[in-house]
Amino acid sequence: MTHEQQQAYFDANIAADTPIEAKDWMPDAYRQTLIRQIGQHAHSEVIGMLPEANWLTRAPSLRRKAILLAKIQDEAGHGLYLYSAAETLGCSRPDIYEKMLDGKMKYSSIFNYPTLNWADIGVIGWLVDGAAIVNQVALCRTSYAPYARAMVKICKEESFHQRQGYEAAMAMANGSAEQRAMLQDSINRFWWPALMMFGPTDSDSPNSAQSMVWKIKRHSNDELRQKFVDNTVPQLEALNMTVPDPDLKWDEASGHYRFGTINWDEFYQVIKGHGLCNHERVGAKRRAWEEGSWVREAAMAHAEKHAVKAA
Ligand code: BYC
Repeated sequence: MTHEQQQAYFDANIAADTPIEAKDWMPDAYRQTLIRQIGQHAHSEVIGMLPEANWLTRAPSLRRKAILLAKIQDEAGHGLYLYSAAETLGCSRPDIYEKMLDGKMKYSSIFNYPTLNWADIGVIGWLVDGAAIVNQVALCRTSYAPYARAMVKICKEESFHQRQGYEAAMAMANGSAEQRAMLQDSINRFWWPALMMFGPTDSDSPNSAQSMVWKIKRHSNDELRQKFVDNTVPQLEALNMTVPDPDLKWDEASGHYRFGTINWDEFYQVIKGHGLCNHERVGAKRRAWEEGSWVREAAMAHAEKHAVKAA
C-alpha cells in the first residue's frame, strides 16, 4: 500500500471504531501521542504507590494494613500492564522510565501532594482513584486496543480502590469529632488537586483536539471533570462533609453542579516540577532504580545464558 492508502485505511478504521492493534500501520504522531500518554499513565501508577506507602507502617489495624498493601500492589500491577502496552508501540521501558526520572516525561500532578494524616489514605482511594476511574472508564474504549485492554482490568481494581476509600472515609465520618475534623482537613487538601487530575481546561489543552479525532480520548478534560464533580458531591454530602468551594452550587437547569475556578497557576507549577513533593517522589524512584540495577543486570544475564543454551 502507498502511504496515502495506509493513511486512508487507518482513518477509515478510526471512523468505524475498529480498534488499532500493535501490528497495524499508524501515523507516527498517533504512535508518539500514545507513548506520551500511556507512559505518563504508567509513571503515575508507580509514583502513586509512594504517598500511600508512607502510611503502611502506621495503618490503624491489621485489616486496614492488608487492604492498603493489596491496593499498593495493584498499582504496581497497573504500572506493569501500562509499560507493556507502551512497549507494543516500539518504545523501550528503561528509556521512558529514565525520561520520567530526568523530568522529561510527566506523571500525574496529584502525587506531588503529601499524605499528612490517616484520613488521606481513605480520601486518596475515594477521590483520587474515583477521579482516575471516571477518566479510565472512558479509556476502556480508546482506539488503541492494547491500551483499552489494559484499562478493563485496571478499572475493575480501581473500582475496589474507590469503594475501600469511601468505606474508610465513612468510618471516620461516623467516628469522633477529632476523626471527622481529620477527614474534613483531608478533603480540603485533596479536593482541588483531584479536579486538576483531569488536565487543563479544554480551551487550554493543546493535545485534546487531535486526541479526540483519533479517539484516543473519547471525552474532553472538562466533560470528565464535570462528571467527577456530579458523582462525588452527593457522596460527600452523605458523609455530612463540606466541599471546600464557596462557589459550588446545584444548577437545576443543566442538571450539573457548578464549581469555582481552579487554581491553574498551582497546577502548572506542580507539573513543571515545583510541587510540594516532586523532588521527594522522583528522588525515591531514582534511588530505587539505582539500587535495583544489580537485579536487572542479574535477570538479563540469566535470560542471556538460557538463550545461549537454547540455541
Ligand atoms: N498531571 O493537552 P493536555 C491512578 C499535562 S494514576 C500531570 O490536556 P492530554 C492512581 C499533559 O501530559 C492515574 N500532567 O494533555 C495511581 C500535557 O503535557 P505534555 C493517572 C498533566 O494528554 C496510584 C499537558 O499537561 N491517569 O489512578 O491530552 C494510586 C497538557 O494537557 C496533567 C492518567 O494518566 C496532570 N493531572 O490529557 C492511586 C490517565 N494533566 O505531555 C491512583 C491517562 C495534563 O504535552 N491520561 N497534564 O508535556 C490522560 O487521560 C491524559 O493524558 C490527561 C491529559 C487527561 C491526563
